Amino acid sequence: MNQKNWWKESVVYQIYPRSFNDTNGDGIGDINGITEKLDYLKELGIDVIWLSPVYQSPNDDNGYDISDYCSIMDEFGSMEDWDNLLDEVHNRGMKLIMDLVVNHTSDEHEWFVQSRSSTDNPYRDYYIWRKGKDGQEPNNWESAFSGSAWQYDELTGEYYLHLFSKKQPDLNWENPKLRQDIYRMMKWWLNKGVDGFRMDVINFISKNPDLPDAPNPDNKKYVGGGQYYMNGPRIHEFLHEMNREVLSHYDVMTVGEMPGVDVEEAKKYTDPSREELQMVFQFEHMDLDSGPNGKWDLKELDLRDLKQSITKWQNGLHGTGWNSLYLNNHDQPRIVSRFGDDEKYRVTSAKMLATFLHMLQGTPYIYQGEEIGMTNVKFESINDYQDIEILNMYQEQVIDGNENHAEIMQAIYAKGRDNARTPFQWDDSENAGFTDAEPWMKVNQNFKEINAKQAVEDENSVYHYYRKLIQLRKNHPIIVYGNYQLILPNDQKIFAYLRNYQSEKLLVVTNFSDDHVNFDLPEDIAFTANELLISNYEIQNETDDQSFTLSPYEARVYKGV
Ligand code: TEU
Ligand code: CA
Repeated sequence: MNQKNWWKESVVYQIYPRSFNDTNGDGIGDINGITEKLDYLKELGIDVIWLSPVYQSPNDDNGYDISDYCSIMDEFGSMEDWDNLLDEVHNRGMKLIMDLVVNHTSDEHEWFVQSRSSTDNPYRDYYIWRKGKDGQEPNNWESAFSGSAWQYDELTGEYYLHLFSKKQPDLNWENPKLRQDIYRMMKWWLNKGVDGFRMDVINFISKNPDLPDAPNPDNKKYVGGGQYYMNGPRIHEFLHEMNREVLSHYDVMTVGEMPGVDVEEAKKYTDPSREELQMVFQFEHMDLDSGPNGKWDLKELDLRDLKQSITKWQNGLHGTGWNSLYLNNHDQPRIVSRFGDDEKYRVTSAKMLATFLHMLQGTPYIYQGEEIGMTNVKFESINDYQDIEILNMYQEQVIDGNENHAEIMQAIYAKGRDNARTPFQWDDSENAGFTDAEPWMKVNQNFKEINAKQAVEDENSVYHYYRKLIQLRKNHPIIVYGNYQLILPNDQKIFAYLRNYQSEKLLVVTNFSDDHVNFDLPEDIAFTANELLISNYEIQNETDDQSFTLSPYEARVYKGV
């Protein structure tokens, strides 16, 4: 692996620790549970582990509300457990990146306890406080977790901003003292040996200083104010400062989670000459099955939209920045249920989706359970759900509002974040081998058929297919460094593209439907296959590599010239 570009040539595995593996019988995943499974990840071919937050937290948003950046959440274990995990990751030649959540803290963080105590406390300006307007909140922004983005605080008679939950007050990045405290904390973790950071909503940290009302044509109680806090006026200045003061002194991998970022902005964030970040997580392809009213407003995916979006990002960042590649994470429903078919064609469609993603240009991210084809879940009762985003939306829409329970449950089944947070399914024993106790969240009851033990033992499993895809990336530089060319842009079932690198070509053909479809290589595309690298069906001695029939959810990758 090319040392300088190790992060371009790596495959990353995201662990949501609460749901990964419980070793002390409290029903909650823990750090020692991760250490216990490192050989499973090494076997899969993983290079880098992205660990979702394990810091001290009251778990209002499952660790994304941090009360102490430099200590480990009691439920997850001790700092010694974490030190041991890092050693064991490094002993296996893997790397570990941590989740940096610095747009906000928990309201139980000492900084906020001080800040809210009085208007002249030295930490007052670490957060965003404003007086109300006409007895209302300072502006009409909506929180991502329903309701106002402002919380009134009796003691000092002012409001504080929280783009997420009431217990996640936004930090004031205009304050240089705050920024220096953040950089000090980052260096503390980097000096412990951490190999980089995934940065939570990092493009939210620079707000429009006027914090203006957002346009509200439908006269709603609160409206999204993203245009005033996404990619804000000083964001590049702050990230460049962070790079200069911290990141540039270490050999690290950085990926910024950026809801609302577009390709033009992403070029700036990931252009190495600007010394900001290496990659971003963008959301365009994750918003294609949402209607105008947001994620809960369900819409059928049109494959042409996905092709257009992926093509824009592949070509937009090629040669300037670098793409991150993902279809799953702890905030998204499981892709085999979302864009595939998790009943009749679960294994086949999971392999097809993985082929589509892993043959693209960029660094692929695998979310825990994706590699064994774990699916979405359907809990009967809303009381089985844990996610604050789901529960606040249900409260607002059904309990306080007039929306229909069954309809809202359908939206939760399709898009709820808890789809990705059911305990990892290790084997077919009780609680899928995740815990010996009552799990913090119910296990998906399909664990008897869908679990890692079965997958490792079955050479035709999704797991072994992922291992082959990851191995291909290591053996064929064209996959990492080649350029990308979409073909058949208007086909509504086939997503096919070419990769070119030096004198080599890859032809990737995937069928996103459960129909048999004919693939005909367009005349203007010069390609002669000389090797079938991977496919999710047994290909009978195919004679014609220019036109063939694809079975439901079939994927093929040919190497040629
Ligand atoms: O997510 C940011 C974010 O925008 C998500 O809330 C996403 O838009 C939404 O969940 C889609 O349903 C990050 C973390 O990944 C998420 O887990 C946290 O809840 C959030 O920030 C606040 O820290
Ligand atoms: Ca535990």
